[in-house]
Amino acid sequence: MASTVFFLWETQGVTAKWKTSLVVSALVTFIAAVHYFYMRDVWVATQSTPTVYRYIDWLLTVPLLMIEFYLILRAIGVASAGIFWRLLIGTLVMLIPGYMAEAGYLNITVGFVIGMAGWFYILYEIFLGEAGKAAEATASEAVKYAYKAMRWIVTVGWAIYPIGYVLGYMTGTADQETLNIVYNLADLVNKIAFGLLIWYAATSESQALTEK
Ligand SMILES: *C/C=C(C)/C=C/C=C(C)/C=C/C1=C(C)CCCC1(C)C
Repeated sequence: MASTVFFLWETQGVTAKWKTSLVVSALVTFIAAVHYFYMRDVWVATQSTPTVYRYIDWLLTVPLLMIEFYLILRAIGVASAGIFWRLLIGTLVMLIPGYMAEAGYLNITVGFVIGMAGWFYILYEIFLGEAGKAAEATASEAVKYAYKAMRWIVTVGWAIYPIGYVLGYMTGTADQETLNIVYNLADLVNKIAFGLLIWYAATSESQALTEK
């Protein structure tokens, strides 16, 4: 909630084309906060894992996080619609089988394998695909820096979820409580730190403009 207020407040200080990026960051943290309120209530009342709420949150926030890659590339004029669609498809392929497996509608291993394929597809696009190439070609140092840091979050920060899934469902080494704490901490980094990187690019780019 606090980061939502921060991102919205900061829209005042950036140029028009960067406002969308900051508003999307605020939406991500806002949607997460609302779902965390639900999840806390479920946990307090039943001591059981609120998997459904977690996935509803992810299905809304992960596509928005992917849109951020598209938006920062668009703000500097190097994005195509294909980038947007490929990242969106990767997200759905990653999350839907994951949910189906965690909720008991799909075999755990099958859900994992398809989900991993979706994640790798996203990584391919942002490192080696059109998005990665577009970011490499940009003249803006701030956008390059933010883009690179954002894709490391998608690599390292996101790896926490499949690791948690393996420990929780495949090897049985993590109990539900541990799994919840791990997912919570991962969300903190992957949503708020990610948003702060966008804020960094947006404010740096806007400042560069006013100085000119
Ligand atoms: C804000 C929430 C975020 C960034 C959630 C990200 C979730 C993932 C990266 C989930 C990944 C999974 C796989 C790669 C394999 C299948 C199981 C999942 C869904 C946990």
